[in-house]
Amino acid sequence: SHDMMGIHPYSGLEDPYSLYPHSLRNIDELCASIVRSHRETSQYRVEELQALRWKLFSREEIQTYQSKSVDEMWQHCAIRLTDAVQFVVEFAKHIPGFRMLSQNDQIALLKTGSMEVVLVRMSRFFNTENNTVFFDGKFAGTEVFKSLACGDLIAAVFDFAHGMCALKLTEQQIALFSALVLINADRPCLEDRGKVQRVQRSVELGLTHILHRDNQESLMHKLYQRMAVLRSLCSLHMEKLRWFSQRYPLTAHSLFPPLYKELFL
Ligand code: CLR
Repeated sequence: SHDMMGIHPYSGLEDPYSLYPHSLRNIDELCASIVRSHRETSQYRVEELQALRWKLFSREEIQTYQSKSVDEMWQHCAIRLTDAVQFVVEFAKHIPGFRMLSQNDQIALLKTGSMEVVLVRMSRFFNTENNTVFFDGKFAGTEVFKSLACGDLIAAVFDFAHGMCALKLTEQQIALFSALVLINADRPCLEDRGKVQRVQRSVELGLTHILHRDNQESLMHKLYQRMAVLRSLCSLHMEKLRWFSQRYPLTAHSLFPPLYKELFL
């Protein structure tokens, strides 16, 4: 390996796009491309979502969701989640360094990280005034998800969104934080942990740089705390998914979107 041959690991030799930033200019460029990628894959702009806040589901519409069967509602949500995950995959592809990782490591990072990024992104789609999330074209409270029969997961996810909103992150901070959630060298099943670690360090540097510039260095600690909560939420999601696919194997195996199955099942 390069390290053993005495070549400095940050020399960026393997990477024509300067994967390991050492100058301020490189860090600025890294941040700019992560922010651009976030903007281009975030589906709705914050102002658009702000303008849609008055759109709430009516009592009748909520009734319709609540009278769906467990497997019907799971399938519906799995499709919505998979749409969101697809945008996260697009986002990942444009994080400098991600595409330089092996196919195996890219998939390993997405398997554990894509759901977490969806939950980070959920805070943009969340209205803390009435605890609702933009889902299926309108804002929905927890009661809309009743027929999933996993109230504890839904409550925890809404709680997390509420806590994220309280941090009042800018779009740039959300972008860098999302990238850091995804590029994590501690994930299981990585082939080249060292390479992931170097990309992770560059993203960390980017986030630190942005927080410093915004005079909000104290956020870093809070963001690391949020990452721990994210991990527990995602294992709860996996637990619920295993429960569901045992009870409704047919729906899980033939009606869930292929990407959802590939990443989570
Ligand atoms: C997250 C941000 C994305 C857009 C988006 C799409 C689907 C939404 C998701 C957001 C938030 C979480 C969500 C999901 C659909 C179902 C899911 C509301 C807004 C809830 C929490 C139910 C999860 C059920 C699983 C256990 C199947 O850019």
